[in-house]
Amino acid sequence: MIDLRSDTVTRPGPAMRAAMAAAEVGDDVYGEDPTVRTLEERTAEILGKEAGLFVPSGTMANQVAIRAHSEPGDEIIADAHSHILLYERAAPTAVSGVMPRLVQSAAGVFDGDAVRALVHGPLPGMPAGLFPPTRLLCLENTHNAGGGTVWPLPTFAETAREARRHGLRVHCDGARLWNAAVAAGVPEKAYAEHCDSVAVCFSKGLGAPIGSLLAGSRAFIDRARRFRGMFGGGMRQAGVIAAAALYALDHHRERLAEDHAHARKLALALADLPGVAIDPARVETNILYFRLEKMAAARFAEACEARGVRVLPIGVDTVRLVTHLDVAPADVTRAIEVFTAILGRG
Ligand code: TLP
Repeated sequence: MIDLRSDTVTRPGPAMRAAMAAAEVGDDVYGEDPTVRTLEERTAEILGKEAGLFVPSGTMANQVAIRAHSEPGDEIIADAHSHILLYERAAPTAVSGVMPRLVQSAAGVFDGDAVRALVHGPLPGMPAGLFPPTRLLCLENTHNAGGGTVWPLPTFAETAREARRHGLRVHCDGARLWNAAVAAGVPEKAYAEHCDSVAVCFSKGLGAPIGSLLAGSRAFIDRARRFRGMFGGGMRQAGVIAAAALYALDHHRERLAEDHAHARKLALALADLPGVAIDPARVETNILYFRLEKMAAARFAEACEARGVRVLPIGVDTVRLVTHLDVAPADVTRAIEVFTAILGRG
């Protein structure tokens, strides 16, 4: 089966499993797991932050960050199609008691004006304290629902700067910041330096089985640790999985460019097929979405599955493909053959 549903589907290979088996471990809730500590220090250093906190999932990294940056009754600003608002089960409201205010953006990227438009200014004649405090801006890079979009670094910096000018903190959902850095040709910290906190995932493009990390200042991470515990995310001998993440950092970052090339190849082939709406120029990293004009996405997915290819029908007529570590060049060729067989030639 060629699984193009997500980059979360990768399985650890023999070398990663060997690293996991050899990991030195301890009880991480006591701060005694040396492999977790190494991972937290190394990742924080890559991101140019003082400290890091290992958590089980990207969702927990984002939600711990939101909780640690805010108090119930605060507002946060996020893109309407951000993972935080679309796929995290209403956690900002249910868990942290914050009210999201939505930016309607193009593919997840927006500028400082969009932030300014949502920040409440003092209004003469209106009672003081009428509005809830707007506390946090959440940015997502790469932007999943936008199509794996990479924020241009100057736009990212300007948007974050504008938020900070209004006293907001800035959090980046960098589940795929690794992909953004490779595609933009800049180090991850070039983005991270504009943020108070950054969440990164090891379990997506980097190919580790489990694990994400929240990075920020020492004081912020100390506070975040409390909420990780509250959310049930304190892990014990987590070095076994931290070792996989360390292996992934060492071996799977540079190769992300291959996944991006595979996604581009798929996009170009799909653009030539009848009844497919896709702009290959907008495929910047390892995620691509296309619209089917003559077939329901679910029916297309079934037809692909029957021919050994898994795709994600993400809307009535929209399909998502994601390339990753376990997709070889021959798999890309095979997937294109399958799509062509189902949709016919243009
Ligand atoms: N995204 C998953 C699904 O939930 C959609 C996927 O297959 O892409 N931030 C971003 C930008 C993400 O894409 C995801 C996962 C997360 C956070 C959450 O990570 P996990 O699944 O580890 O909680």
